[in-house]
Amino acid sequence: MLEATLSALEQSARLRIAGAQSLEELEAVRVDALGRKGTLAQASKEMGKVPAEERGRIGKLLNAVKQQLEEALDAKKRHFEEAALKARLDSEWIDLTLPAAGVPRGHLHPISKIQAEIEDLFISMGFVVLDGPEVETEYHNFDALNIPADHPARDMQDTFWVEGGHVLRTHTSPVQVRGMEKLGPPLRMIAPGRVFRNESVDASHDHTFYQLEGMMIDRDVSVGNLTYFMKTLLGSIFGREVTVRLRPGFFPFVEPGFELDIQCLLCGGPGCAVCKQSGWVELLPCGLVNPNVLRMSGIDPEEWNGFAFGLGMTRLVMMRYGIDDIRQLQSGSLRFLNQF
Ligand code: FA5
Repeated sequence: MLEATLSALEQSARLRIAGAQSLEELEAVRVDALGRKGTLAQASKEMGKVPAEERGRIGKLLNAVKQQLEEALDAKKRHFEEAALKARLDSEWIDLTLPAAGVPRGHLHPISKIQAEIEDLFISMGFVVLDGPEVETEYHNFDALNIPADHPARDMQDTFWVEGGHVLRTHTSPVQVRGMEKLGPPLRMIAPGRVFRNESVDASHDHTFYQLEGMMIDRDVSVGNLTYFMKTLLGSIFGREVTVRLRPGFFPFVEPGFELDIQCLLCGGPGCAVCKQSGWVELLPCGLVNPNVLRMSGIDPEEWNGFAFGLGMTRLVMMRYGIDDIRQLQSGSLRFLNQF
């Protein structure tokens, strides 16, 4: 009698185990069959009614049913756990050979790019790159460049004066003086940097802009040497012939002095806001170093001479990239900068 009950009980539990769809359903089967108040526990209460000679056999049968159901439950449980693990691994699988998702990267400002190109070019021709302070002494910015206090040339550049008689340097030319003082002749140097002028801003004038100074001091330096370096510089930056004109220019620290203008690459000549309708852009004033300047920095002008130039680097960048308003360059606008 009990034997038949056990067999029916086992069969029904096995069917439910096979049909279970989740760990929760499986647990319910386990509680119903093997729990303290489950069907197997109920059946074992019937053991007392089993004749004594049958008890051993039926007892073993009861244990065997219990053990087999436990094994079936464990097997099904493992099946669920393995399926869950596989699903998790499938969903988390990543292909390590795929390239990483793009991280947005910044890039150099167009002025920094051109500056680096010019530095490389001049370094390849034996020049050193020098740096100087942006807050400069009046002596280095003016006096040592042959511009004494009462000289009208001081008015050529509108100056920001700083307390204590210092100035925000109006040009990179004071670095010439520092180069001569520190290194002496022979000297081949360039000095890129930020300069400041107290003047009104328009499409081609900013109050803060970049220049790049150049100076060569040696024996027998000529205007021919100067024009060679100017041509090499422009050829390398523009990678093609650009139309230039050389005209006399006055700067107290050079004699003779020149203005090298470039034909406006924004309008191509007829005139625009950048070239002030003239078709030409002032870019590269230059000349042979005034003997007074050499003398003031302790260099004997009887033995040494040289050339110097002061490239308007911000304007060069405008010409190179076709930028029609200087104010864009320091606007910090990413819409503008992302184009380069
Ligand atoms: C000078 O500053 C001289 N120190 C250059 C020099 C050096 C001459 C060595 C001779 C020998 P100038 O004031 O012209 O020169 O300025 C040089 C260049 O800077 C100009 O040709 C122009 O390209 C640029 N520049 C001048 N003012 C501005 C401005 N407000 N905004 C942008 N660029 C300017």
